[in-house]
This record gives sequence, structure tokens and C-alpha cells, in this order.
Amino acid sequence: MKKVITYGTFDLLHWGHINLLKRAKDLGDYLIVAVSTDEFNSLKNKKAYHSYEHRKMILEAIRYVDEVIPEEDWEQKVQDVIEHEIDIFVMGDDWKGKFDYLKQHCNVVYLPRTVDISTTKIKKDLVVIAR
Ligand code: C2G
Repeated sequence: MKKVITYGTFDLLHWGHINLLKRAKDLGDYLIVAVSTDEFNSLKNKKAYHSYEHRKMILEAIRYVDEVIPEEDWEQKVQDVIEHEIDIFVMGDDWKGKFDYLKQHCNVVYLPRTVDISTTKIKKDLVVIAR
């Protein structure tokens, strides 16, 4: 069984996230998503609209996702890859090169980001619509 892992906040889930999760799952048989905790998000200077528990619940409902674990710090990836016996690490290519150190433990794949959608864009557009 080929196991895939990816990391992220996945706030205000949108079709760009789904595109990423679908392509990640298509690379193997089992997809683990490490979703950022609220505490880790503050380290990323991100404030998610949905809490960790709700973002976890939403991700667990996605057909491409087999397991959701917490992402609590920058340093856990190597341990995650080893403990979960991961074959492929996947991230959107806005992270290209940033996680190449994992290449000694698994395949590292950066997938093209989906253009014209992002959580930031949704928030900005809503401000205009809500007026
Ligand atoms: N993504 C994408 N296309 C978009 C938006 C996001 O492919 N239009 C991808 C990102 O590249 C990332 C994943 O969806 O691989 C989740 O995006 P975010 O929730 O923004 O994740 P981020 O805050 O970048 O956290 O340790 C890694 C970090 O936790 C990644």
C-alpha cells in the first residue's frame, strides 16, 4: 500500500484544496492529511476562521482523505514520514524546494497550485460582497 502525506491549514475549504487532495490521493492508495492546529497556525501568522476540530471534521468527510492528524510544529515531518511509513510527501508548489530534506526518507512531490482561488481571496471577496 502506497501511503501519501500532505500538510496544511485547509481553512474555508475550497476547490483548490480539493484539487490538491485529489491529486495527492491519485499518487498512492492512502492519504494522510496533517492539519495545522490553531497554535501552529499562530506560528505561521495565520488565523483560521474554522477551529482545528472543525477543519479536521471537514477534511475527514472528503472521499480522498483516509486519515487526519495534527500538525503542531515545523519539525514533525521526518518523524511523521517514518512513523506512518510514508512513501510520498506532497505539497503545493508554493512550497517548492522547502521540504527537499525529506527526500532521504520518501519521494517529495510539489504539485502546481490551483490558480484564481485561495482562502485569502475568499475573505477579500466576501468583504466586498458583504457591503
Ligand atoms: N493549495 C493549492 N491551490 C490553492 C490553494 C492551496 O494547491 N489555490 C494547496 C497549498 O499549496 C497546500 C495545501 O493546498 O499544499 C493547503 O494550503 P494551506 O491550507 O494554505 O496550507 P499552508 O498554510 O501553506 O500550510 O507545513 C506546511 C504548512 O502547514 C502548509
